[in-house]
Amino acid sequence: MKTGIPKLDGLLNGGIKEKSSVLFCADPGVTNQEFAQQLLFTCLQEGHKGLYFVNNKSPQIIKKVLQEYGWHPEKFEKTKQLYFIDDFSALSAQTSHETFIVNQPTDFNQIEATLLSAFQKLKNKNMVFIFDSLSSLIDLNGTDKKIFNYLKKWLKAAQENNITPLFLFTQWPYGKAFIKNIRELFDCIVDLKAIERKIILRNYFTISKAKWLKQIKPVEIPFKVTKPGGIKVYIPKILVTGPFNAGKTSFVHSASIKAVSVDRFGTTVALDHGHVDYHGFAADLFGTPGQERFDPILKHLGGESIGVIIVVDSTKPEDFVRAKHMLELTKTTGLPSIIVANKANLKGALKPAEIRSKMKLSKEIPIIPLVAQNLNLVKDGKPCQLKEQDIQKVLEKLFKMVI
Ligand SMILES: Nc1nc2c(ncn2[C@@H]2O[C@H](COP(=O)(O)OP(=O)(O)OP(=O)(O)O)[C@@H](O)[C@H]2O)c(=O)[nH]1
Ligand SMILES: [Mg+2]
Repeated sequence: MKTGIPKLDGLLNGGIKEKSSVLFCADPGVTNQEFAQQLLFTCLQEGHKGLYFVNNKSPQIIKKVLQEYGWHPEKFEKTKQLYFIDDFSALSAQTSHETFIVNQPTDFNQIEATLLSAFQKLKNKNMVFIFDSLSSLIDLNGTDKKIFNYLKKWLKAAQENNITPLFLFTQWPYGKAFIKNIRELFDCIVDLKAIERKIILRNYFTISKAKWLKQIKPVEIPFKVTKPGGIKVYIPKILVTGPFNAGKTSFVHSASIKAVSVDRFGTTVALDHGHVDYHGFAADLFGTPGQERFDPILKHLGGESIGVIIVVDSTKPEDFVRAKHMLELTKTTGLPSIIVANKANLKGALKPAEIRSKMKLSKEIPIIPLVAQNLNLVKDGKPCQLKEQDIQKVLEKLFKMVI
């Protein structure tokens, strides 16, 4: 079952195997809710059913949050695909309008009875069940061993009813053995962690277990939660540099959903910034000026980049040396890089092989020719729209190299 996060699906060999139990296991301070929610809505869109258990806020709040992400719970409630189990409202004596309500939210037997009756009533091929959250259940009831017996029963019941259960769990300091025992109950674990330097710098996910895979790639994928949109693999900084007038500003604007440039008289005098949202990836592009008089700021623009796009004008081999020099000035030599050979359809444009030999580039650095979307719309001194398919090729390649 697709998670709706293409990179995660790739690592899981297509998605979550039906009926497998999944633990989204977050470090304190890192979100896990959106991972399960994105999977749920991806499945709903494919026509499956979903059941959402919540014990730490009212279903109304969850629905509001889901709407902010651009997922529309009301639509799927109308088509009788999505149901909630309210294990919260009774705690504060609120009335609930959900189909399934637990009257004594802290009572395991009541939770179990409601779960099993919902499973029975809704059982359906490939139904997704979200348990939000296991840590709240533990916080309310303590780390008593009895929880394991209940969890085992619930997971088994899900499997018997063709349901894929996703449990949300935040690893508070419950004790090493307790956490280990929780983790052992599940077929698949996606860990959501943070790189911390006093404050959280970056979040990433990694797969620690997936019973249906022979081998698990030990990779850590940075992510960001965007509204609307949900989980995106996140690349915080890609530098777009290259000689004067090569087409950097054109590239940043053509690749981004939102972009701004500080330009004067048709040339960049400070920087371009663009936000890319493509195929489950979010990235921020920073474009440099090309004119030599701005070289003093290049090293500031290059700092903390994790990938580089070098834009060259294919008709101007005399500028290729300058392109390489700019890598040194931005202190980005050695980072994953791609050469964009722009203006490839103009007279005198060199082919990628010629550019490679003139620039003396190693084979690992891809060179991708690019052209304007529509030559008739190209105006002197104005950035232009570049061809979408070519831009996508560049982004796909670079994202792969960076991740
Ligand atoms: N014909 C053609 N013109 C292009 C293409 N790409 C960019 N241009 C033109 O080249 C000029 C420079 O484009 P920009 O995107 O501003 O280049 P830049 O690298 O940001 O320039 P600086 O910031 O001044 O260094 C503009 O007039 C664009 O319209 C292309 O593929 N074909
Ligand atoms: Mg520019």
